[in-house]
Amino acid sequence: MKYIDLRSDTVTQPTPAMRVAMANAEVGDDVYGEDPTVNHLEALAAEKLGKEAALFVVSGTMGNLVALLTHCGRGDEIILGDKCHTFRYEQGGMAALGGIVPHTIPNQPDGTLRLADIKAAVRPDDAHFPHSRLVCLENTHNVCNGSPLTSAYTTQVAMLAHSRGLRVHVDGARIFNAAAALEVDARELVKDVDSVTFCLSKGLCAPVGAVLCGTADFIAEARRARKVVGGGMRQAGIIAAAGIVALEEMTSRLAEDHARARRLADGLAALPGVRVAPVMTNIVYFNLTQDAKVTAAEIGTRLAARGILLPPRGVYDFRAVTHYWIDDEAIERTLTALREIYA
Ligand code: TLP
Repeated sequence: MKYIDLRSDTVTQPTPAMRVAMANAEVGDDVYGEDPTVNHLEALAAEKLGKEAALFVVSGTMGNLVALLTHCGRGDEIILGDKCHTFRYEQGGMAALGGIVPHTIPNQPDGTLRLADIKAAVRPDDAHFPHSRLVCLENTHNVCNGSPLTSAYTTQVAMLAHSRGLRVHVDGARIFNAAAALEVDARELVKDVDSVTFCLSKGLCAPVGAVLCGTADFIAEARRARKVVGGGMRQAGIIAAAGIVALEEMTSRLAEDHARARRLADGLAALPGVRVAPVMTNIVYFNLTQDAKVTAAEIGTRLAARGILLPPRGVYDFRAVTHYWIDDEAIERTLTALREIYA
């Protein structure tokens, strides 16, 4: 059976063009800097994000960790949102491996951090406190309905942080979704920040990998941090080849995923007892109201029986994510199945 997998955009299989590119990739030992395909991917990524240099890493989690380890020393503090992936879903790697202190402030519903909250969180120079070193933003913001952060907002945060001697890192796992939604170049969204990680293996369909971008000096240090966490890969051109296809062919089609996410949301909103959050990119959060006639668990099980993977994420809550392998028919089949379950 061909599954309709709405659990995440991380489930995306590589495209046929990626499989060909991987089979034919020219490779070398990347720890020696000798893998031409990795070097090509890093140059291309730096160019697309408007940064001097880039570093191919295994995952978004590793890209963020390496960035944090490079920006901060032990006992330094990072200001970040309480709903951001780096705080919630990366096992506290910054603290566990880097001795870095997370200082959380509330994420607003649109994924932003209030400038006043950032200002108040910066520590004064006082021996009681850690040094504040970094502000982290997430774009798009996964848990905050996949909302894109604008270039104007990011610039304001960067100006504030830089005026206090802090740097800014963006977890841009889905930065190209943000660029598509805002109809701007991804470069524009990160032009004033010091570093950005973006993922190749989500909506861009590559099987593995993320890229960290920043200044040449920063990336040289980050290369050391990647090595110490075991991320020095050897003939990594095999997977970098798919990343090149991801950057060249997959970024310009993401608006299609956003349109399908909206279509799914419209269909869901028409079901009784379903509340749908605003949809800005490829992520659709919805939940059952307490008077709904079916439980979330039942919906998950009955959808799975029809080949649709959309397990609930709590007693009432769901997250559906559209991507390259979810076409119009998959959206229609999902809505038809839900209508049947409701009937
Ligand atoms: N997100 C995954 C899960 O970990 C929740 C998903 O299914 O959405 N930053 C953001 C904003 C992310 O959403 C993710 C993955 C990561 C970083 C980590 O990327 P990977 O999985 O490559 O380590």
